Amino acid sequence: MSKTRLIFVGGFLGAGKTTLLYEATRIFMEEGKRVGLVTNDQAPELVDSAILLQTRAEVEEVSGSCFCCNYNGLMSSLQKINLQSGADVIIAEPVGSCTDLSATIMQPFKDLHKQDFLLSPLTVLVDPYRLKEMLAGNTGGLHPSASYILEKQLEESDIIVISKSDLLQEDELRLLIQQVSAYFPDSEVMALSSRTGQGIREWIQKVREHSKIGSRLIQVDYDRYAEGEAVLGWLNASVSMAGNGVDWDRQLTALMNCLAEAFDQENLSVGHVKVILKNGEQSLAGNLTGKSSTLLLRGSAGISDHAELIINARVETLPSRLAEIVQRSMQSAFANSLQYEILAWKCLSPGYPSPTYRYNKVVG
Ligand SMILES: Nc1nc2c(ncn2[C@@H]2O[C@H](COP(=O)(O)OP(=O)(O)OP(=O)(O)O)[C@@H](O)[C@H]2O)c(=O)[nH]1
Ligand SMILES: [Mg+2]
Repeated sequence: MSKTRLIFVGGFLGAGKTTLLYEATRIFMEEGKRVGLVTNDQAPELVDSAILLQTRAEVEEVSGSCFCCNYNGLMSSLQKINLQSGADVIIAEPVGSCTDLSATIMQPFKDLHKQDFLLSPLTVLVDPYRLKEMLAGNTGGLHPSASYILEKQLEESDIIVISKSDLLQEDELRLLIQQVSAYFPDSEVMALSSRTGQGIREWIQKVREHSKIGSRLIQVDYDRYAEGEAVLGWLNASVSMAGNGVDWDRQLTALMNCLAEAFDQENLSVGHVKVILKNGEQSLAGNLTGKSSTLLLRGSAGISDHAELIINARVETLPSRLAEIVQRSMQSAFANSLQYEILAWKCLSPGYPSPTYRYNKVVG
């Protein structure tokens, strides 16, 4: 039996990882491949899992800590997918605030699991605007230690992928690729757009053929890394909603506008606020990756009497403050038009990273 190809797609919060997993899964499935996907988060109730389940691929979740701090949880998810569907390809998305994956995931994997899996190069996605800020020596509104995480993610990558290339002019993109290649000379650099599809097949080709796999280790200051994660308030919630003939698209738009306005008004830096509202088979997803101008809504949840909402918010503030803002926004967006019940509510800031393994040598 041939080995399962395993592809890790890292990168900062909101870089476009899940959207790429979704589109790449479609391409692999068109080729007749069986695909498995692994999502990861500090807490359960994941928007990413709900989105990726729509691909009909096998989806497993490692929630409660990042892959590096729960290596065994990652392994059980991979083994479960292989037992259930015998996947040809598994794509795994680590938490967006996670770094040092070469030492904590890639090396142990090469050392311990090469007989079962064909490990692909470590791909790190980066949003072009965040990247421009970093190259200009700015933090783009992020806390300096959160910005440090973003830089470390790029530094350890085998392949840097500038995401959302549709947002840039061709010459702008060419220049950016040149600048990044000069800044991170050991990584292969390319760009793609999951929105237009441009570059996705080229990326798949690269992960199949590129020979550098977890090719280098980097110095990571864990105190700074921990601070970069700890400045983020993290909220995962699921909410059941009911009313009479509710226009769900209108309700979710109202909620996202309230949230975006509140974060802007309080000048809070948004890592990623993502929501999905499901009405049976219909769904509407909302994303905020910075100021209110980044608000995007995709899909439609139609009109009905019941729906389910999942909210995942990562914002630079205290978890208690984030919880207050989300609660107040739900009140003001929903109070006059529907009843809602909170089914799950987890609010935290990530703890000090403590990896299961941390190799100090590159495994050949
Ligand atoms: N214009 C454009 N937007 C994109 C593209 N890919 C993703 N996005 C948008 O970027 C936002 C974040 O995308 P995700 O795929 O959820 O990002 P992520 O890296 O998985 O985020 P986290 O899981 O929170 O770390 C969403 O609003 C997407 O629609 C793209 O190719 N072009
Ligand atoms: Mg994601």
